[in-house]
Amino acid sequence: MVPTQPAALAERFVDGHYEQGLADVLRGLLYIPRQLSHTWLYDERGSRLFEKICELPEYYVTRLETQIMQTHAAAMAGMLGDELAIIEYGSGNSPKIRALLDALPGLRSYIPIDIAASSLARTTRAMRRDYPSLQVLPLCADFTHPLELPLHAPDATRRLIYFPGSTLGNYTRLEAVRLLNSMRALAGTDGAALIGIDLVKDREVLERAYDDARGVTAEFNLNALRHVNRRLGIGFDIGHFRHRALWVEPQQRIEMHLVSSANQTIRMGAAVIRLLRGEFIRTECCHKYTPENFAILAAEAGWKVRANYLDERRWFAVVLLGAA
Ligand code: AVI
Repeated sequence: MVPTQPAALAERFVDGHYEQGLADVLRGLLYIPRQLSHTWLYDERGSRLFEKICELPEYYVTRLETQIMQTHAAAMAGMLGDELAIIEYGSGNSPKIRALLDALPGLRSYIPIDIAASSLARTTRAMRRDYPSLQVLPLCADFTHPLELPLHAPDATRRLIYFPGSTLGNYTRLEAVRLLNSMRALAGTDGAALIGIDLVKDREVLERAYDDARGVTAEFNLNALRHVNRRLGIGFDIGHFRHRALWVEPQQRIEMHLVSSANQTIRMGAAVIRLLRGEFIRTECCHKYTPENFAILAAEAGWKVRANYLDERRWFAVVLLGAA
């Protein structure tokens, strides 16, 4: 299937992802409920909007996790020791990882992993500048696929996988177990992991965190359609969708939806998708855990909980895992 404008076509085919992207969007839209992979939320504009979300009063996630890291970094360092290489999933440069690095002055190496080369390069520059004695070894990769660490990554050192931000919650239970299992393999028998997870709490607090008063999250969600339009030459009419965030109790997750405000037809090459008024496309799932059910999930991937670090209201947790 080929997009219409030649100039845009050339641009799209250069990155080689056009056919794959189109197949991904079409497959998702043929499901009931219709869905769009959460990865479409993150083009450059989406990433900037997400940074804004992290500063919103309603979105407690980033603030609480930073606070937990700052409060408990010394205790974490005491459990871990600094004969350690830290491998961060999603490149860091945030106050969260810095709190840990500051508490581990003898730390050997830091390996930030990110699929976005530009933000990885930014992180690498900033970390090399601020931690001159630390070996910073960036790895540009998709952490949901098998990883090959940089050649000069020290072998003999214990490995700590750091996966903050409650990003694990954006994966299904099966995907989360698979991801934790691949971390377990990468960390090795004496390795450890620190995972940031968002905890189950009142529906109102959760729904507000994903549907803020300023409408930044709504714009972030709608931007997924703009991204698809731009990359794949599809004609989603943004004005015919509205953002919705819903707590789904049985699955213990927030779902972000784009609800169709009209009967509409979307053409994608030969395929024609008819959306009814009120029908929705699910764009993201954000699973919330209890410390108990997260321990079960981690155990299924070969991990054992060594410590839980929580804020006072028990809204967020940073969990230290060791090999089971
Ligand atoms: C990236 N991820 C952990 C965020 C979350 O809370 O699940 C994404 C997000 N979506 C809407 N607001 C934030």
